[in-house]
Amino acid sequence: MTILIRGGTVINHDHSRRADVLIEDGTIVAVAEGLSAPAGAQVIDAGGCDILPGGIDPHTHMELMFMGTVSADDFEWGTKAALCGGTTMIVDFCIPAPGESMLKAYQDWRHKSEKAACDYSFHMAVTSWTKETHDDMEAVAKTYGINTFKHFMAYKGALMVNDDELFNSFSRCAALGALPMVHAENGDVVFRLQETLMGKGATGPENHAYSRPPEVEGEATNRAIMIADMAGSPLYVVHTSCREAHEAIARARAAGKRVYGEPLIQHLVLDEDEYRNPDWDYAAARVMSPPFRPRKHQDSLWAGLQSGSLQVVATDHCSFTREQKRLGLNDFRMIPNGTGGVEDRLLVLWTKGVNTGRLTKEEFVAVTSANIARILNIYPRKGAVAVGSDADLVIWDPARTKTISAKAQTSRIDYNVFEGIACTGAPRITLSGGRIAWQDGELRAEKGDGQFIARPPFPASHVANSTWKEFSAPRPVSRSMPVVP
Ligand code: DUC
Ligand code: ZN
Ligand code: ZN
Ligand code: ZN
Repeated sequence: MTILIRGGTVINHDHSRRADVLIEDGTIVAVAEGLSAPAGAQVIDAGGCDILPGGIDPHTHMELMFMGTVSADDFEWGTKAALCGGTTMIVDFCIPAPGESMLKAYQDWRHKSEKAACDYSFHMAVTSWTKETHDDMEAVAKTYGINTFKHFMAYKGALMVNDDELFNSFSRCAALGALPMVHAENGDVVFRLQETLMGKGATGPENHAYSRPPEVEGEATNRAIMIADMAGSPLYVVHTSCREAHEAIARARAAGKRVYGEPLIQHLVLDEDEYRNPDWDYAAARVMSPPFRPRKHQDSLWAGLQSGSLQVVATDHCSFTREQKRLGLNDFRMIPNGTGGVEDRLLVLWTKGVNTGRLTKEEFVAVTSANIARILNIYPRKGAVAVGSDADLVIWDPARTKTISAKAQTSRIDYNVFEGIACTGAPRITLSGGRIAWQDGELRAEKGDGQFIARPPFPASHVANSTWKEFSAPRPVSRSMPVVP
């Protein structure tokens, strides 16, 4: 199948130019001005539009068994929602249940994801440290095509790992050429604050935020950075939500450490006041970890994206219906943590970022696609409008308007945390694997159209991180010993 996209402006992370794009059998084969259409090609007029590499969401949880229920968007509907919003690839997390092997988790996720309508890849969670974990990580990195390992520093008694486990696992990542990731919140302190609040009869959803203040995230982020440095590994901090965490990352980068930070679109535009809404369902719908923050933190996150101290924007898409959220009606600790966003990320970021002048179009492409592909080792197959890249593209109309509304969404949940945000700038067409997946409100991609994208380990130079190296190769000291009578 051959498609020629004519008359648009190609936006890459490093440059933009007027160019036509020729696609053959799922791959971009030419990017140049004035291309002529081969016989039989479908021609798409992209006049007035930008041509962007498809969005990559590096952080989703489709059909995740979590907090006593299962997240409502499965791989079929979560990826269809993604395509409607211009995202052509997601990266989800394989999370082994307690005592379960990584191999089993991988097989379960491969099975669940057969329904995916767009391309997808996985991270693997390390939820305990045993000899089996140590051994399995090699197969995960080298055979399964998963070069990223996620660690939860929160969810005490469930997924949380301690510093010993972090150090072991980060060291193993360094040896394998893998990138460790952290959910950085101090789970012990969160647990204590939750107990204290509940003890005072504070059961409402706003207490979710009060039990997870920015300090618990700042402390854990800083700790993970220091542990990664001592283990000689780089580090990727998921859902960086506050100034304290951003500052720890910026400080580390200024000291030469390879540390990456991932704000979510939710934290960039929604604030803690959402939890004080008198409607319980409204507030509970917004419960996620880390929680939405007081407004001043948003300025810090935007500044990080602008300056490059934060590199990517994700969603942590983990959707639960109103009914599911009611599991925590009498106890905020039982409200399933998670919000949606995979369908809305690009539109909201364009409106609040590009249209306000905070981000250039090229920076938008960097943080929604190219930087993610580079950090996850799939660039330039993904993340670029370039010859040889997969034809995952968005024909983006910067003048198209859309007001976000749950009524019109593809996601299976019955609300939207961005409800009512009026966006200017939206997809006209999403192409996935060289086919039109979505056009002008009509979803064409089907269940199962997506493919698993393996991500090999990184070259050794990527993990040569450490200021600790000078300590890890001890130099012998010649010393005269005191004579003890
Ligand atoms: N945070 C959420 O809000 N949901 C899923 C997991 C997480 O860390
Ligand atoms: Zn199967
Ligand atoms: Zn998390
Ligand atoms: Zn997550």
